[in-house]
Amino acid sequence: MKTSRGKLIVMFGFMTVTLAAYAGEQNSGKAVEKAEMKTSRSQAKSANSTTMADGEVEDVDIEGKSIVLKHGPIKSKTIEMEPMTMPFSVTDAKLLSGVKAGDKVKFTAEYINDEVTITSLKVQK
Ligand SMILES: [Cu+2]
Repeated sequence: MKTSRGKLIVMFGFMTVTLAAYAGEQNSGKAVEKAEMKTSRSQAKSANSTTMADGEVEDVDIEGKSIVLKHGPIKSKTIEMEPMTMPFSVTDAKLLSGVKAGDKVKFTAEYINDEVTITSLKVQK
């Protein structure tokens, strides 16, 4: 009785160790997966910062910090949009200084405070 109980404990102990090792393997696998996700996300982020959408200025309201653009496809961290004409907010009115209707622009936009907001804008010469 005493012996078989001891065996059981040993067996159970062994199983626990095996399970722990297995769980450890699973976790390290997940950690690798997470690390890879992080890498691809940061790559996507750096791609976003250089990929600008095309637009043509329809209207500018510097005081209202808004601009109406006929824009091409937008793909950023928070926005994915088909081409259309629509108003945008801007993070800073300075982005609109010297910008006028008819200008061709390149811009980046993100969804900020429930508004599609232009975060950078360059007039194309
Ligand atoms: Cu749009």
